[in-house]
Amino acid sequence: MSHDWVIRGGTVVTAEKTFRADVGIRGEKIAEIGPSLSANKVIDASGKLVMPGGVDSHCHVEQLSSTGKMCADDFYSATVAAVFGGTTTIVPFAAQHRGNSIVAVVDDYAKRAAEKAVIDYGFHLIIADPSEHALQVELPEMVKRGITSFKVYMTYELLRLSDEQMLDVLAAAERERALVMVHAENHEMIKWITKRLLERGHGAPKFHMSAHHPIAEAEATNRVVALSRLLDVPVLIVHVSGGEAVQTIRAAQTLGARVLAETCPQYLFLKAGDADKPGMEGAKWCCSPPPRDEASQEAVWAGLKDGTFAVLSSDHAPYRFDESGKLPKGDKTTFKEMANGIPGLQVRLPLLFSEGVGKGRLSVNEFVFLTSTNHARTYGIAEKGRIEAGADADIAIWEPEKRVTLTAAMMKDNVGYTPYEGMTVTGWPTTVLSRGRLAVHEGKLLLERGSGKFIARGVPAPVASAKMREGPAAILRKLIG
Ligand code: DUC
Ligand code: ZN
Ligand code: ZN
Repeated sequence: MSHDWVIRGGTVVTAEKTFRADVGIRGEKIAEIGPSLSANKVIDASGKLVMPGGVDSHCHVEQLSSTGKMCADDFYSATVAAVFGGTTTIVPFAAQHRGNSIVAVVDDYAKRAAEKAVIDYGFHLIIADPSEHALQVELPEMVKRGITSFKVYMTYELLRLSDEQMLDVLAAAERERALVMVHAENHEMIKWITKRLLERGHGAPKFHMSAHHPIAEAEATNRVVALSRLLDVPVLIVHVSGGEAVQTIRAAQTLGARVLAETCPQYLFLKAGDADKPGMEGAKWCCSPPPRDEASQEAVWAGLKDGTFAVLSSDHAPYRFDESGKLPKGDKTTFKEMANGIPGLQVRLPLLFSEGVGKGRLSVNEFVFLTSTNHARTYGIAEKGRIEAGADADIAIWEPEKRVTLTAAMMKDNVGYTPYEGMTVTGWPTTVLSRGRLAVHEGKLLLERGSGKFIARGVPAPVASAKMREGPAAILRKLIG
């Protein structure tokens, strides 16, 4: 039977195996995988790798921060940047701020994304105000709409939840069969250090790294593990940066705790010392948690290899090097006042492919698992992240030997700089398909603004695999239901 497209002669890579085959696409779906397929339109993939398009389950797009700063990327520029780097699905956040109705927030994000996104997307919620109404009325409504994960913060004055509120959110998530994502940093420690740094005139960007101390991350990581174990409810700790946090998570997993973890390229390829630059330049390396030291980089690599980490996301948090983001008070801005975050949607996959697969730290199948397949599974996206008959035809065709030097000029986002400026990577996804549509080819975007679709997600795998074990959480349940 003839297909609409055949990707011919490539090496197909999935999370499990690597094999030579053609991939036949009909409409939006992968229809057949096998030898000598025919179609009207053929993409020659000889010498190339045919992988599932990336799924980036942590990025910030057109999001208003708690202090009123708007991200530099809208749903158009962010999704264009993503697809040029081989990512075909994103799951950014719809951010509730205190006093906001969750339904109104989600409606607003949904409208903006539908007008602009070029690839498919879902949403996580950020819950900053877990009122009775939010948890009892609005969350169930959101889960019905396919928003099945919520992020909560343990730091930031206007976002952070108390431990009691975190337990409320965990209990609500269990009831609704949703997954809780946690930003784990100890707020009081960061606040205490920040105050003293600023009193001593240490406001330069590099002091951000000292304020967001690795022990603040380690303490909060321990605490969230305990909260999750108390109720036996799964959590996914996002953007893990420090070696001690990695150890804590691994130890919790060994004990049987339902604690998953995510890390990001900045914790593999950047270091705290990168922010030690003249003037305000170091702001381009400031994100939270910040990049750490070489020992932490090694711990994160080890955690990717041994399964401590479920996913590698970008945490693309785009802020320009001007008054709209990094420099609200120009060169008088202190690290406390600048927006936290760095861009990474376009470079996430090439960086990990080059330095992970290319340097023998990860297999190419582990790469696919960590950047695509396990994001879809973890967040309940049944149709993405796989090269299999019946899955969406979201495919990235890689030239494994292509060398590319990363520069701000080649980035499709609206940030204006990249913290990876000048780094040369080997391997790039030069042809990308999104739901059977040729998306990027020969350096050109072939997708229409607004043609991406909202993905209503199902039950996240860590939640679906729930089973009540005997132990302290089970005993507590018998008492409080
Ligand atoms: N947390 C994120 O997830 N992204 C950017 C900054 C932050 O604190
Ligand atoms: Zn965060
Ligand atoms: Zn983030």
